Amino acid sequence: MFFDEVTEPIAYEGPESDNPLAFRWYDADRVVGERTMRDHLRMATCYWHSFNWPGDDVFGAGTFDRPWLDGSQDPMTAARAKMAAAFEFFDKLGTPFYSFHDYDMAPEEESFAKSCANLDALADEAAEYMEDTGVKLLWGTANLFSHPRYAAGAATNPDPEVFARAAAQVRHAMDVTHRLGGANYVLWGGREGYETILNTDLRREGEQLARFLHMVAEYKHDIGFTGTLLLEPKPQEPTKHQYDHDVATVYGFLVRHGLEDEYGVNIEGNHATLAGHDFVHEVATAVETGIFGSIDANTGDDRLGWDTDQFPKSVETLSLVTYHILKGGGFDTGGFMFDTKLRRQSLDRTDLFHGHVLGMDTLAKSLLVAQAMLDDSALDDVLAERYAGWDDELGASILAGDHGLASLSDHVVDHDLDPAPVSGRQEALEGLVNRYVERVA
Ligand code: XUL
Ligand code: CO
Repeated sequence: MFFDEVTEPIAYEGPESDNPLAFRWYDADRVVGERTMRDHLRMATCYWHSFNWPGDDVFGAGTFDRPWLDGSQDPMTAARAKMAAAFEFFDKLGTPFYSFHDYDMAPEEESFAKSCANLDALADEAAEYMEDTGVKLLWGTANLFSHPRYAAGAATNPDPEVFARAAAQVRHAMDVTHRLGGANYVLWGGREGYETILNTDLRREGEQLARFLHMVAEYKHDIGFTGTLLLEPKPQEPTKHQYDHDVATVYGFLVRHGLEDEYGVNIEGNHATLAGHDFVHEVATAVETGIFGSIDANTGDDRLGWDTDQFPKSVETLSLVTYHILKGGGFDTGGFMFDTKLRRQSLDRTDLFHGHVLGMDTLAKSLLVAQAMLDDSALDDVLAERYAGWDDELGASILAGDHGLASLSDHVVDHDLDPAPVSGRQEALEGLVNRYVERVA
């Protein structure tokens, strides 16, 4: 046992509870609309920040109490201890899913074949833990950004041998994800971008990335993997210009290369704000373009311009995000995955519970707010009224293609058109959303 301070699974105690290790809003079996909270939110814990990261940063060493990371152990023994800790945590916390990168779970060796053997052995053990605990895999992925070979990119590397190495690694990570019944497979192109245009051929790198993504989609069908392939946008960090900048950029790339039916997006809150967008903008754009897939639930800091990956804590922000997800029909294979890090001073193992309880309660309360807004169709009514003209004769005939500039010009002159501006009522709508947040129960 690694989490001795938490002797029982975290339980729902209701909003009045002052127990920091209880849920005040996440009541897994509560039915909201047509699904239980568990099935709506499909929450997942990540392996990397929670179990691999020792709490180091660019200025200092690890601060966390994580005995399974003790470097004096044999790497496979350490990996097994880490897995035991991870599944003990998932089970006590009650997130129904988890996610991992290949080399979070298994130590990477110099030889690729040995790295694969390590991962195969550990994945077999993960399958047993999954069977015993009922925890499922939301998504798997390959780490194509940590090893120095990927410094200049994986698929977008100037060296085709690096492309080949990345392809081999993704193939194996997909095999393992498939074997473990993963609901999705994610590609985050952390090094698929560039530092300086002086050494970069944008056209070639774009073509390489497209070829890579076609190969991944073909392989998915070859092995009969039925999960969803997801790209995770991020504008920068670690590269200066990352190609998958935001949802709209990814959508344009997919359409340009005939890949839009094969891929969706995994939208991360902190990546959205790094791209200069509201989180909800990215979700709404993905729903609108039909590529919404999954969420990396986290938040940045208002004043820091990097990926701080903090636990989500704003019900206001997440209510709008969840509202747009519900409006789009809710999650299909995706879910809310906590791609979240504790602050470096949150040293104790129990802090991992505090972070996740904060995030899970924030999402649960947001779900209730979102469902209430949806049930009352308060925001939808505003939209219907605002755009009503487009359903009337003039709007409908413009959209039907019945007009050109000349005929519209005649229409303006004939009717002496002088349309009056109408209030957008932003503050009234912000107050409306606040009332839903205040009244949720
Ligand atoms: C990095 C990031 C990754 C991806 C998976 O910013 O979000 O953890 O989610 O590679
Ligand atoms: Co992420």
